[in-house]
Amino acid sequence: MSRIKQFKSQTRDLIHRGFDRHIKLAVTGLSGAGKTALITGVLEQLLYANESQNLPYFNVRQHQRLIGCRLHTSPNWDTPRFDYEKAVECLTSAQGKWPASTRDVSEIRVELKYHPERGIAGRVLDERRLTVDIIDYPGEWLLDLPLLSLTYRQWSEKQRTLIDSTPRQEMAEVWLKKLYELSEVATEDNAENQLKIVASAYRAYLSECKTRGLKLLQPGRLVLPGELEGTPSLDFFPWPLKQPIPNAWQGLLEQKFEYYKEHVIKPFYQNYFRHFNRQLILVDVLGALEGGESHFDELKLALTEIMQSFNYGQNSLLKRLFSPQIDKVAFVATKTDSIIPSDHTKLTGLLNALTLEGRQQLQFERIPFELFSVAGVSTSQWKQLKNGTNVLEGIDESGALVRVGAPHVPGRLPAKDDWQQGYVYPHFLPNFTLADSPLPHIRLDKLLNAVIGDKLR
Ligand SMILES: Nc1nc2c(ncn2[C@@H]2O[C@H](COP(=O)(O)OP(=O)(O)O)[C@@H](O)[C@H]2O)c(=O)[nH]1
Ligand SMILES: [Mg+2]
Repeated sequence: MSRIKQFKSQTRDLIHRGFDRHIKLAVTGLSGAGKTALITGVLEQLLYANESQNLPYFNVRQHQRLIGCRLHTSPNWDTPRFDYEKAVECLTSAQGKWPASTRDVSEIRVELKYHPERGIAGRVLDERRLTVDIIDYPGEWLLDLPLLSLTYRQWSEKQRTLIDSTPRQEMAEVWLKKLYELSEVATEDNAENQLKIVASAYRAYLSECKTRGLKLLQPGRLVLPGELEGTPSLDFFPWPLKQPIPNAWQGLLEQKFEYYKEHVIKPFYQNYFRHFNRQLILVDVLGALEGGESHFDELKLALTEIMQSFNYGQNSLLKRLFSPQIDKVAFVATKTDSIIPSDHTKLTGLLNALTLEGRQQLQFERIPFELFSVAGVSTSQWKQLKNGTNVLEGIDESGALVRVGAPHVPGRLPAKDDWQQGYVYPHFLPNFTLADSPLPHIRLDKLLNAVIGDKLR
């Protein structure tokens, strides 16, 4: 290569690199919110973008500036890779199943090549690159943030109030009985072992809570331990009884609580959260409606708690400890394919109401946010019959094609009486083959445009 050519090519590389961008797009939500399905859907849409006719609101594609997308190896070898291929394999298998739910953090890197919009850069260069790291992590982990500002004693007091209320009281009975019995015979020698036994009863209680649809569960890693499963770091519990903690236990419990804060909660914020640029918070609003009033209220509480992690004004603990840099948040109601299109705005309205309290903080910090109703993978066909009736068609558990009438979506937060009738939504199964890629979705193009579109100009 001639000198001058070499120089030109080096300059070009430099300019390229200058314009190359990188974004960490984090996806969270409580277990079952639809993270795995949504990330799979997003990757499908990106990887097949140029073959898709179904991305009208993804500007870079719509304006024919997208050159291509591909999966890329992640430089972060500590974190498991998000198993996109496995998810697609499940969705397109003969017996059509949903991929397994998120239990830990995972990550995947996708690279987009595109032509910039006109402008100075447009004249100098013909292509640029955007690298997007998509990170999937359990929303349950964010429920731990408030623990950072509490002592063991303060945390225990908070838990006591919670446990004193229905329906937790009744579920906590077995654990409390064990706690009481063993605390009566506590000695230094058997403390470690006793704590392990009581902690395991406490975990059983939390998991019972989870099964019954309760969401506000702490510590989060006792519910979804990730890589900490089986380690002694999780052998602790709050002290909810009126009588003092046995001497033999007190020090250990306090130490374990502090250890958890230092070595579990903080590293998550330090190693992951701190680096996120954009955050999607997925919410299964329809599932909560189906669950009934207590589920719905619990979801609202948990969301408000989760959103504390995005309250990082100048003086907040979060800001001081980790200097997070999320500059955009999207709240996303998932599984929108379970209702008819004319009800989608109602769903967004419910999401709005559910997240209102927590969001006030975001407004205060001026972190822009938007609300969406989407389906990561759409499993239904909406039809309007000749007589004007709206129906949804999809595959049921037995594999048969079924047709259901338009499910009822309330136009506002249900009041006491509204809960009497109950809410039911179809649970269709995926029914695709590999030839169906990109798998159908609802509104992922709008979502993508909102969260990465500004980096693709
Ligand atoms: N109809 C429909 N169901 C969905 C969709 N996304 C998730 N689901 C259902 O919700 C369940 C949990 O979803 P998943 O993505 O595993 O949630 P995660 O725990 O947040 O990762 C799935 O097994 C499906 O039954 C969707 O887009 N449409
Ligand atoms: Mg998942």
